[in-house]
Amino acid sequence: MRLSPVFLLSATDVAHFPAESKTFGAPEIAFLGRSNVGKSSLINALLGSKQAHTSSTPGRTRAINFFALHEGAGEKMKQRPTMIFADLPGYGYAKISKSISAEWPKFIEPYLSERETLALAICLVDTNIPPQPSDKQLIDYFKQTQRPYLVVGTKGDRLSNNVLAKSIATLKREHGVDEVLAVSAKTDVGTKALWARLLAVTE
Ligand SMILES: Nc1nc2c(ncn2[C@@H]2O[C@H](COP(=O)(O)OP(=O)(O)OP(=O)(O)O)[C@@H](O)[C@H]2O)c(=O)[nH]1
Ligand SMILES: [Mg+2]
Repeated sequence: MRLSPVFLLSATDVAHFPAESKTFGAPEIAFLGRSNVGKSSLINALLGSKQAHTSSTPGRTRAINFFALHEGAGEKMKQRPTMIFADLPGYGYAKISKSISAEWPKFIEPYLSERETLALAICLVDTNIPPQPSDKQLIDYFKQTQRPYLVVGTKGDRLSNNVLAKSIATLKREHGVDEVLAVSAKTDVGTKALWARLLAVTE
């Protein structure tokens, strides 16, 4: 699947979120997770190009960056995008606070609760570390709000198949979910399966 991405804007306030007049109400996919989990890298892997800024320094993304994804180019880019990607700032890296809400920018909660076009939240969890309380908090939030979400396990390339399978099983059990889709932005493992899930919500 190749969609042409167009960077829309970088929002640090509810008032800046792209209006429906700009997105034609296209379904939006949000990428959420702790700082450094690999949100921006996964977006780039899915798009096959370097759209989102990545960094080895946690906390690189400080705003919600919106990208419109179009089939085709030229005039077609002025029409309704197939979907929108929203790259969100990470939470929970600093040891200052254990609560997501205390350290997460104030515009994230309104985004998650009010964004009508949000079709699917991708909750990224790192397969290289044990299940994190802050991730559980976010996943619990989605269970409560009944917003559609999918848990994706990142950086699978760093683990052997055996260890990865064990990590996925632990993440599923601890987060109380039926599925954790293993991906790697480095090797592209899992990105095809993820695309299928993204396209399914936009049909
Ligand atoms: N080995 C490996 N490294 C990865 C993978 N995905 C991301 N990384 C590395 O992890 C670091 C963080 O990646 P980002 O994509 O910037 O993480 P982020 O979640 O967007 O981080 P913030 O914007 O700070 O919240 C970078 O050094 C990436 O190269 C992966 O699939 N495999
Ligand atoms: Mg980022």
